[in-house]
Amino acid sequence: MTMIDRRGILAGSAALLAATTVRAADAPAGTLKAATASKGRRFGSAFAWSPAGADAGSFANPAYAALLRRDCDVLVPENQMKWQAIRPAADRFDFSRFDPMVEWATTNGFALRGHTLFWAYSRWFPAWLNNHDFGQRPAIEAARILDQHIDTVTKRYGRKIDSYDVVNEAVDPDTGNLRETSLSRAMGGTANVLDHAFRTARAAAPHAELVYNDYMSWEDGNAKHRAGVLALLADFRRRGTPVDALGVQSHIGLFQPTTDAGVVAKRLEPEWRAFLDRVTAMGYRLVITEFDVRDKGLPAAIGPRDRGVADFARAYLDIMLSYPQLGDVLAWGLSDRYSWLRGFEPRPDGEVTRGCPYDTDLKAKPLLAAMLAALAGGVRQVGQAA
Ligand code: 9MR
Repeated sequence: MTMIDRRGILAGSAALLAATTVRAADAPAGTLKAATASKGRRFGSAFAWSPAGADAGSFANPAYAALLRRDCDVLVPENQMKWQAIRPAADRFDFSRFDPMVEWATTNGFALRGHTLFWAYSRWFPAWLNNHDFGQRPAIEAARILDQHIDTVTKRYGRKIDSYDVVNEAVDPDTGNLRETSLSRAMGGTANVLDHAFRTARAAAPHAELVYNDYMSWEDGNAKHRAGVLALLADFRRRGTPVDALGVQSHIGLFQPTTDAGVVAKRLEPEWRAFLDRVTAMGYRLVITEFDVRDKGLPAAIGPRDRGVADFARAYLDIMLSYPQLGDVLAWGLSDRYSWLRGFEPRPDGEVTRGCPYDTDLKAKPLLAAMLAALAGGVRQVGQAA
């Protein structure tokens, strides 16, 4: 079934949902999912698990759930499908948080992306995997652990998850080389691990789009990271590794003081297009998997800050959406209230970061209007077989 066919089927349930959905106060006309659908794409967001009614970016928080319903076709778990969450030990899985997320998403008519089957970075491995004793035949034991993980997750959710970040962040941004991990040491190199992950995923979930996801971005300082990702993508093609798309995380940002985001964007555009041209020339589709905007370089005052975030995002999304190979567009959360940026990328002046389309009161911001305009104005996605 093509993405467009699936959307047709989803549209019926989405229309039903819309009737019961509370419209976000003072939001500009139109929803992100409607703007995105007008060009044959799906819009989505990360979401979380929490106890019922908790103040969290969770399906179990009615105010946040209303935003998800309003704007999203597709959801992705921010943390609850990671090894750290679902694989507490080599011989044990724990789906107690992710299961209810999948249940809620599917009963409410959302599609799901899976993030991530393998985060290729020891920093985010569960401790047991960093310290695992791979025994006498390490390559076999490592492959067994990886296969068991991918098989267990993909078979448990079947067609409920139609796109996976099979591998996340395998390239070291400082060198462009592949990161080493306990699994790569056991299996004779990172390339073996990554190929193995994609081949296992294709066999276990032949219906799903398989994505290599990374944060090489368009700002200054990312040249080595982009080159490393291009080399990896070329190697995948050379070896026949089944990878369908590059997940462009899109945690874009203005880091140096500026009052004119448009000028910065214009300067960054040519190299970024050159990168995307090379990716798509290799036959990869593109997915925006984790969009948000880091606003450190912008003034604290909310007016100019929100304007800068919106302008920078508009320029970036216009470029991305000019590629017919671009499929899903997902934000890494819809509200500044629950964004990872608050904790991971705090502003030096202590002001709350404003990188999401809705603010800490879940009110629409200029970024939402910029996203709506860019999404509705993009070129139509080319059909894809999935
Ligand atoms: O937003 C996520 C944060 O809550 C987690 O603590 C962190 C570590 O698991 O991961 C964050 O999400 C990352 C994603 O999984 C991969 N790309 C970068 C995201 C932001 O750091």
